[in-house]
Amino acid sequence: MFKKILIANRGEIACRVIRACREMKIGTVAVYSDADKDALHVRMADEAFHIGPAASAESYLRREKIIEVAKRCGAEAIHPGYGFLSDNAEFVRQTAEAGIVFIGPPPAAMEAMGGKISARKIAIEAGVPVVPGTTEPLRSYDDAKETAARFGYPVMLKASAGGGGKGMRLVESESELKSALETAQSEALASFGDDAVYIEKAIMRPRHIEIQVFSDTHGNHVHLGERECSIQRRHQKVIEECPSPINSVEMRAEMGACAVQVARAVNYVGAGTVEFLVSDLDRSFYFLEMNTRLQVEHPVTELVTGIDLVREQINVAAGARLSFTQDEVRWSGHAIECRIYAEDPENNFLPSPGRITRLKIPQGPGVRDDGGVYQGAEVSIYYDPMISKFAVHGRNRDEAISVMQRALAEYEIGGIKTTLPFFREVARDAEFIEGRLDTGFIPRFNERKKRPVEIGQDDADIGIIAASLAFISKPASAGGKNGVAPSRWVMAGRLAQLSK
Ligand code: MV4
Repeated sequence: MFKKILIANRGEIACRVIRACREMKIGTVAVYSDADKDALHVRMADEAFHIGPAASAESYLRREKIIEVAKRCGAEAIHPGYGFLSDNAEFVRQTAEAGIVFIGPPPAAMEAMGGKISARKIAIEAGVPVVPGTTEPLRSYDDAKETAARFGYPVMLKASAGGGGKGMRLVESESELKSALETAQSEALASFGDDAVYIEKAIMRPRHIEIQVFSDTHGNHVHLGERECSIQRRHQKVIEECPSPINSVEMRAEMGACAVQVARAVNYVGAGTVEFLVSDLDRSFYFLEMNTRLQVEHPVTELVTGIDLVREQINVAAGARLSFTQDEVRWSGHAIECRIYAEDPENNFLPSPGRITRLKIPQGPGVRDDGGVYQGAEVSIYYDPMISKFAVHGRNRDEAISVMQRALAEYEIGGIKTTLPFFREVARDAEFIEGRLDTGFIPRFNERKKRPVEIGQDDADIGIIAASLAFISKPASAGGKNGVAPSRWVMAGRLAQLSK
């Protein structure tokens, strides 16, 4: 086993990896930019090295510099986390040349799944259903017109090099096709330096359901079940769950087998995720793409399977066999994760950097918080504003939601705006509670919020509301026991009761 690992990342995921290393008695090396000299991951690691200015291109993305630090401090392996260098095949090759183990898949598997067209071809070859569409880039407008007519509108134009919705266009009729194709191609060229665009039939109101896969260097490939990630904002996941409210044991086995086929087809190693679009109508599923890294939402899978994915990644990278077989994987209960961002939900989710003046993380049964900040820490403008991942676990979805409601009311973050108030509302939203989580959830949720609250016509109702408001907003001396002010979580609890 490795004696020392360098973590080429920051924030909550760097802290998450450091925790796994500590449990495995492996030394940890952090790297940091000017903006992160007081960051939590730097405080947690055994050693820390400065690698450059705040801008990621000059720090967390500097491949040679990071490898040089690893060599200098004697780290035998590098964990890339997610984002930054985690999908960079060139970096993987460079680490190998330097005699350092990259904790992740081989570069060839990364490249095979890097392009959507290439990934679709591999999935088809492996006998896995893909969204009906082409497996070659569109050659011309005429080509696009013919192809779209063949599959039938509405269609999606997608950039082969794209991801996360970039270079993606919904086209509802032929009259929109020409300009949509031009925009998609130029957007793809500008964003990825590759203007290859292909067509897929549009699946209406799909769900995004993904399968966690794991492979070792001995040819073993297993799946750890699904995650439901349909609640997204601007193609960013916001809430993730395991299991999906719509999946059955049979569907998990079917999707899992398909995901394993894809992993096997590219000789995958380590943690990976195979994404599917699932039609809400007939629950048919289609391969979308494969993410060749540990993902942000991995904790919900860990909570339900009890398997530590980071520990497993490190074991597999060191050449060990998977510590479990497919038959040994058991799914227990239900987990839900909320991504807490330093963003203002009242102001179109505008980033809200600044100092965290107060931080109280919920505790008690069924709660897990993967944080990257501390009280007094500064949230900078340079990086992704996700500051913590808050996850709950219960015996079933209803219990998980009740833990979520209780714990979100306990959670306090002061000094900056966060998405906590948004999650408190979602946790009490009827559609969320029913599990109606197709891609239209957020737009419908926003519409529901815009409508004025209908208070009862009855005078009695208004009286109760008025009395309650007066009660909860009483000054400190009157509200609490023995003349002591009720704490903020008591107040939050009362507010929550009122909004039931
Ligand atoms: C689609 C689609 C409908 N039909 N592809 C792909 C990347 C992801 N971020 C959005 N993607 C979609 N691809 C076809 N053929 C609809 C979406 C989509 C979506 C998918 C899952 C969850 C949320 C979504 C929000 C908008 C669009």
